[in-house]
Amino acid sequence: MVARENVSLLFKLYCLLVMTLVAAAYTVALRYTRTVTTDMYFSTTAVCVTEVIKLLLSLVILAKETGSPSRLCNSLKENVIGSPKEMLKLSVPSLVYALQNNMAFVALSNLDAAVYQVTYQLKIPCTALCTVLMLNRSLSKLQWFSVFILCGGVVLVQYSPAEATRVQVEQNHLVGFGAVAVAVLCSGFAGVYFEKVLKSSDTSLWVRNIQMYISGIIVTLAGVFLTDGEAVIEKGFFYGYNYLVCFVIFLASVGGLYTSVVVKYTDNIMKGFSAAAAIVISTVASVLIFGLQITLTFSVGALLVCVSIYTYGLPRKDTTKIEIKEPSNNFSEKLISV
Ligand code: NCC
Repeated sequence: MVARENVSLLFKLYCLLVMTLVAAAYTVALRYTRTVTTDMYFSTTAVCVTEVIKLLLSLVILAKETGSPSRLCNSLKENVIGSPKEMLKLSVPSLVYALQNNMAFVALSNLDAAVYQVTYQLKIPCTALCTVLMLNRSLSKLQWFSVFILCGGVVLVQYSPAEATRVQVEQNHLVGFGAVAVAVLCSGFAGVYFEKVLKSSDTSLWVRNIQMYISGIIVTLAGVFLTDGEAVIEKGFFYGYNYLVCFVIFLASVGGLYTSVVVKYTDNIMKGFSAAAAIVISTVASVLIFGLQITLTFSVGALLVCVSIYTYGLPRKDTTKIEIKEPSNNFSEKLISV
């Protein structure tokens, strides 16, 4: 029993670490592909191809889970063709994620990767707010405090005073920050919506993913033609694709699937906390293995991350005053439960 729990904990840690490392590599590689001046690929097609790859990979995993091709077909008949209502439900996060994934390209075409990563951390409080409002959970004052401390900690950990990279492409910072703001809202809402659908039934994660990626392909394909239609017809769908662009799409696909596994076994707020811990751990590992120099900013940020993880996990009755009262519909009481 204990051995089984250890294996499951190790599996969760493994998924979190892979998710975080993939996310870091993805942001840097994506930024790099958007700073070259020649043969720029269409970012809308990259988002669409990512949905196709995630769908194919999820089908392979579901085939393994069901055990035989005929059971796979039955499951697809039941859950895809025979469940229009469920398909419609999953089209909501797929639409929002499609917007978010496109916004990441807009933001990283206009902002430095480090600036993007730092500002994108606003998704942590946004996710906490969505969790409270949509999943009817409440956070204590201390937990809210921890969420903001975590946000500050991650900003410091990722903040690098190094000079911004010089690029030859036109950049508009206002557009970049606007895209980050939209991505932050989308990440919080879509993540919590998906979690709600996933955890409110016994339907397999891979079935849910397949339902979401099918509408994802339709939505992102519409995005290709609405945004870049004429140019894509003239130059071709895969115009400007090279090994690095394919690598970015590969990372986006793998990262998306790992994200879904992490949300299944933990939740969206924990995803933020754990990713922060993984960033700190991987940097400390780099110090030990490669002799990387740690800055004061990093040390303060890492300390804040550790403190926030500890305070977020403190039992509520140790830290709060309990008051027994009738359940309330009051908005502010729902946000903070003391
Ligand atoms: O922003 P974030 O995730 O919340 O975005 C979630 C990403 O996962 C995909 N997804 C989600 C659920 C699901 N069932 N299947 C999925 O494929 C969504 O399509 C969306 O792309 C994070 O918490 O910081 C994280 O950040 C992203 C990415 O770095 C940012 O969005 C940057 O633009 C990471 N994605 C990748 O590394 C590819 C994600 O792992 C973690």
